[in-house]
Amino acid sequence: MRKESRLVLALDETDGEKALRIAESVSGVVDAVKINWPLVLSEGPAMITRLSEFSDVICDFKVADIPNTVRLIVENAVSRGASAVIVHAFTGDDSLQAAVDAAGDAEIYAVTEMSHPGALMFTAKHAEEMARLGVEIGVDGFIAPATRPDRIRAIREVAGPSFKILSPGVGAQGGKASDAISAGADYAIVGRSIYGSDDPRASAEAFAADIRTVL
Ligand code: OMP
Repeated sequence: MRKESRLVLALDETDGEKALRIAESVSGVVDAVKINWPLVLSEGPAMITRLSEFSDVICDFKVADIPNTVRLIVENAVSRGASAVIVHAFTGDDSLQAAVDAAGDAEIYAVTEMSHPGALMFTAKHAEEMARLGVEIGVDGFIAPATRPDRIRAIREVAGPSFKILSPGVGAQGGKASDAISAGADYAIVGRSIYGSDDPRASAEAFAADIRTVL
C-alpha cells in the first residue's frame, strides 16, 4: 500500500456511481480506499474489483468467525482485487491465523480497540492482548482509535515499529488526523468528512495538509 499522504478514504457512500466518482476524484490524494458493508451490500462485491482498478482497496469486513468461514471470506475478497482485509482479533488465534494464511500477498489488519464510545465496554479492555496476538501470528497491522490517541500509543508500544497502524475516528467521530499520526498511526482513515462533503477532493487535501504538519 502506498504511503504518501497517509490518508485512507472510508467510502461508505451507498450509491455506486457516486462512490466511484468520489474515489476517482480523490485518487492521488488518498493512499487507499476502504470499503465496508454499506457499499458492498448496496452495489455488490463487483465494487471491490472496479475500485481496485485505480486504488488499493481495503475490504473492511471486520470478519469475526470460525477459521473456515474467515478463510472463505478473505480468499473471496482477495480474488476480487482487495489489497487488504480487516478482521476482528477477538475471535482468537486460530481464526486470526486462518485470515493470515488465506490472504497470500494481501494484507490483514486486526481490530484492537474500536473508536466509538461502546468500545470501552469490551474491546478496549483487551486491546493490548489482541495486539500481542496479532504480532505473534504475523498480521500486517492493526486498527486503533483516533478518538483516543493515547490508545494508539499503547498499541504502538506493543506492536513495535514494523507493524502498520490504521486509525479511524477522524472528523465525524471527533478525532484529528495529525493527532493520530503523532501518536504513532501510519494512516488516518476518514469517511463522512470526505465523501459527505460538497468537495471531497478539497476535503481530502485539507486532511492530507493537516497530516503533513506532523511528518
Ligand atoms: P467516519 O466516521 O465516517 O470517518 O468513518 C469511519 C470508518 O472507519 C467507517 O467505515 C467505520 O466502519 C470504520 N471504523 C471505525 O470507525 N472505527 C473502528 O474502530 C474501526 C473501523 C474500521 O475498521 O475501519
